[in-house]
Amino acid sequence: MPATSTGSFTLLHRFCALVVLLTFVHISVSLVFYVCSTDVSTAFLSIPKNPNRTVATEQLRSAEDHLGKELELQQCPDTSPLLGRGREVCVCVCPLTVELMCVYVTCVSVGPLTVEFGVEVTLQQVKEKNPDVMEGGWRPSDCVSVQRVAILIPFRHRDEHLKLWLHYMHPILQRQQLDYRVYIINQAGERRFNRAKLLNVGFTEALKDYDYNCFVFSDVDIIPLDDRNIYGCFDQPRHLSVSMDKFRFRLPYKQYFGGVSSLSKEQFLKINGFPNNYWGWGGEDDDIYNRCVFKGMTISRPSAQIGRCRMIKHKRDAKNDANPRRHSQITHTRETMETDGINSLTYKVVDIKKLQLFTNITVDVGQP
Ligand code: UD2
Ligand code: MN
Repeated sequence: MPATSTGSFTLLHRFCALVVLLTFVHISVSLVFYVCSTDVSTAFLSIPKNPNRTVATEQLRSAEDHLGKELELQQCPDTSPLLGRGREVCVCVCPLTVELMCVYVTCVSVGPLTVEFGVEVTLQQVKEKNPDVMEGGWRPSDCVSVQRVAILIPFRHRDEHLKLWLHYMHPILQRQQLDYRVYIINQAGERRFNRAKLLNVGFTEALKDYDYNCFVFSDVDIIPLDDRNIYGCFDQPRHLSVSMDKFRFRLPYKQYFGGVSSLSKEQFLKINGFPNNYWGWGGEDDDIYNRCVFKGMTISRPSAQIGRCRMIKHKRDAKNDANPRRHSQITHTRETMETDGINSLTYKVVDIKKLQLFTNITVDVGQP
């Protein structure tokens, strides 16, 4: 064989050996990643319940703890990837948390949201469409949400509105990747309605369930038209329903704080909660606005575009006539807010029902 062909054979041989070696390294690395990212490793390491534990089992346990920490969930992204406008979003799902192993893609269609109030929905249909909603809420399974939100709805005799609210809101709240639960604060009896006091009750009762750090206060008849309007909390008290069909998609006045708002636990306590003495319709939202401003806070709002929403058309309910004292009351917020609020709240819980789509708290708030 000529010298040159021996030389090229050796070169080819070396090249093949290198390819084999690299393939071997690649397979080994993949295998290590695979084992590290599945429960298989922890299954291998699981320790039988034996009272006479040896040093070896102690070592195994510490290895297992370490692996457990490695597998801990990451914080959810600041902006949920599931939100958007007029597009279909496809997300790569990596069941083994190794990027190389993203085996399937799931697509969801997001805003603009079509919100129609003529549709007939039943609670059963809402339950079937939201199988992951339990005990009135949901939390992401693949990340940890920073927003632990109690959504509080003042309520009495608005079952048709509630069905629509649940139908539209549960899917949106899940797409927003919130750790949330919905509370319906139902005023017992037929005396004059008191929206703000019901919300104070909601705040107090919800905190008995979970360490919420954020509270959203929503009318039962308002639905956002853009899923990027986050039902969470911000560095200032938030007004969410800023651009409503009822007001031709404008703010009716600059200080307007009605409809849907949110306050962190800290912000809520800073203003001593909401007033308890606004009986009947109106004024309580302006009082809450005043409280925020008097405590040196400003109001944060989404843009007019993102803050678009619709309110179900309705007549004024029985026992919710306009509060004749409201104009005079809102001129005294600065004085009254120190003694009228969460620090003076009294009520009697009549009944609590933890249902799949919401928790219902029926409460006796008294009368004027
Ligand atoms: C406006 C405000 C609302 C509040 C109210 C004055 C908007 C969009 N909303 O609502 O936030 O400031 O004025 O109090 O500007 N409710 C019942 N049953 C009743 C009565 C009231 O469930 O019998 C609840 C329900 O959640 C309702 C909310 O209270 O959405 C506000 O009452 P409303 O819808 O009758 O008043 P509205 O639309 O003028
Ligand atoms: Mn309304």
